[in-house]
Amino acid sequence: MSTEAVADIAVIGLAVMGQNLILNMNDHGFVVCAFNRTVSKVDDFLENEAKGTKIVGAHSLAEMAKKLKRPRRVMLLVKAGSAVDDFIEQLLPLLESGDIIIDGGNSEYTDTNRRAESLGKKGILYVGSGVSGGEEGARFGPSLMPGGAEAAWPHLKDIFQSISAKVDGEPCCDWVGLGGSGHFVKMVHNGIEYGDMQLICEAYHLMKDAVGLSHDEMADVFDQWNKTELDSFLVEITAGILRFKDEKGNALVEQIRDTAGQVIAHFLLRQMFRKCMTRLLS
Ligand code: NBP
Repeated sequence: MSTEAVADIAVIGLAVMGQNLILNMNDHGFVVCAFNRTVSKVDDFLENEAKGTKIVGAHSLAEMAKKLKRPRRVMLLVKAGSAVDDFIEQLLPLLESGDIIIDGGNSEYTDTNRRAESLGKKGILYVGSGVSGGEEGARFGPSLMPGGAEAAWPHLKDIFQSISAKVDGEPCCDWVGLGGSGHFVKMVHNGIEYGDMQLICEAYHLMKDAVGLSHDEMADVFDQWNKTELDSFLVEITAGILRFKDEKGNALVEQIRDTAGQVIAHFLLRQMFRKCMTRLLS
C-alpha cells in the first residue's frame, strides 16, 4: 500500500457504522483511509464493499497517519468506552498540534468532556459527534451533532455537511458547542426517541387490551395519526409493523418477546420496518 498523503480523513472501526460512513464519504468525493483493530477486516472491506472506490486502507496506525493530508482528521467509530481511550493513546505519538480526532460513537458526554480537555492541552482538536440514523443513516445521510474544539469545525464542515441527511436542502448537521455537547445532544435525542417509543407502546397496549382493537384497526389509527401533528418516522413505521403478518397470517409483533433492552428494541423496530417495506414493495 502506498504511503502518500492522499486521504482527506481516516475512519477507524470497520463495523457497520464505520463502513457505511466511509462509503457515504466516498460517494461525496472524499478520499477515506480505513483502519480497524482487527487488521484483516481492512483487506476484507477493500476487497468487497469498497472495491472499485477511491477508499484506501492502512495496516497500522502509523501507515494511516502518513496517508492523511494535514491537518489530519481521524474519526473513531468503535465501541464506546475504553476502546476510544486506547485508540487516542495509540494515536497521540503519530499526530501533531492542530490535528483532529473525532469520536463518532455513542460515548458518554462526560467522557468526551474529559478527553476534549486533556487533548486540548496537547494541542489536539478533539470532537465528539453524535451520529444518528443507524446503519442506513450512516450510509445515505445521518444526522450529525459535532461538538468540542471549535477550531476543528472549518476543517470538518464540508465533509460532515456533505454526507449528512438534508431537509429542504438544509444539512442535518451543524456545530453544537464545546466539550461533550455533541454527545450530550445525542443523549437527549435518544431520550426523546425512546420516550416516544414508550408512548407508542402504551397507546398500543390501551388500544389492544382496553379497547380491543385488532392489529389492522390499530394500524389504521396510527396511519391516521401520521396525517396529523403526530406525523413522524416512528408513528409511520408502527402502522407498518402492526399490519405485518407472518406466513400464517397472524400479526408478527405478538411473536416478538417483550424482553428487549432499549438498543435491541430500536434495532427490532428498524428490522421490522425494513421487512415490512420489502414485502410491501415486492
Ligand atoms: P460496534 O459498537 O459493534 O463496535 C465495533 C468496532 O469497535 C470494531 O471496529 C471493533 O474492532 C472495535 N472495538 C471493540 Br468491539 N472493542 C475494541 C477495543 N477494546 N479496542 C479497539 N477497538 C475495539 O460498531 P457499530 O455498531 O458500527 O458502532 C460504532 C459506534 O457507533 C459505537 O459507539 C455505537 O454505539 C455507535 N452508534 C451505532 C449505531 C448503530 O446503529 N449501530 C448508531 C449510532 C451510533 P474489531 O473489529 O477488531 O473487533
